[in-house]
Amino acid sequence: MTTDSIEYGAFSFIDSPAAVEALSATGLDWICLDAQHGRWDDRSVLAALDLAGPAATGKGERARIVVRPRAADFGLIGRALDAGAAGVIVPMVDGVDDARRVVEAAYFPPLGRRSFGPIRAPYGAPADVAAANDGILLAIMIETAGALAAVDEIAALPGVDMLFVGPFDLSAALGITIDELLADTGADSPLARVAAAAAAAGIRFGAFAGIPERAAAFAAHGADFLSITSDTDTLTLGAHTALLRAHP
Ligand code: 3PY
Ligand code: MG
Repeated sequence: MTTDSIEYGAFSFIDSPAAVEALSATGLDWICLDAQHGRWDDRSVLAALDLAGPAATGKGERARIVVRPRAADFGLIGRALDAGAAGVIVPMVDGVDDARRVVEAAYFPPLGRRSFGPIRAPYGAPADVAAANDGILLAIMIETAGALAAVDEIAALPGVDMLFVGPFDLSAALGITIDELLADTGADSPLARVAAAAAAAGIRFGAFAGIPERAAAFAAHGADFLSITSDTDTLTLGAHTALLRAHP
């Protein structure tokens, strides 16, 4: 459900393909399988994409499934896309050279040098390099001082579709709190610089809001691709709500 042109999503930390399938039919626009901090690995990512990715045809409107690989690594980015992920959200990029290597890993020639291995083509993933290149959502995380310093150059790289702010790492790197990061609305504030870089390059600005309450603050800075919950939060909050409803 796209609301006011914002795409809302969830991070998935537990490696449950069935939980992703359930979440993917709730109206969320996207789900990120987190192989950096969550439990996802190659096998479980493939299993989740079987149930809820391009192979899961005929199931109606579904969230797009993207993957956060463990690192900004050539092989890991290619494997996530080979598995059928709609895109990758790449963590801990520390400058324009890192970002350039990420583009090379995510795209087939001529834009990059991803290796051709269409293992999912029979199940709905694009079979040729041009279609695959067209369909990829490549988000570079802005969560280090190096990435912030180079944010304009990163945004301008052909193939980069989105700057995705990781507020926990970014605020730690800048020596401030997340609340201070969000409250700083100055023209040269970190989030204003990310927003301006994305706008100048004509690409998207996304962020890990994490909780619904932080989404509006990011949206006020111009972000329109926001994680607002997680599989663990929906489980625990759902249980808390049920307990309260049973025994107010
Ligand atoms: C961050 O806030 O640093 C993140 O990577 C969110 O997962
Ligand atoms: Mg981070």
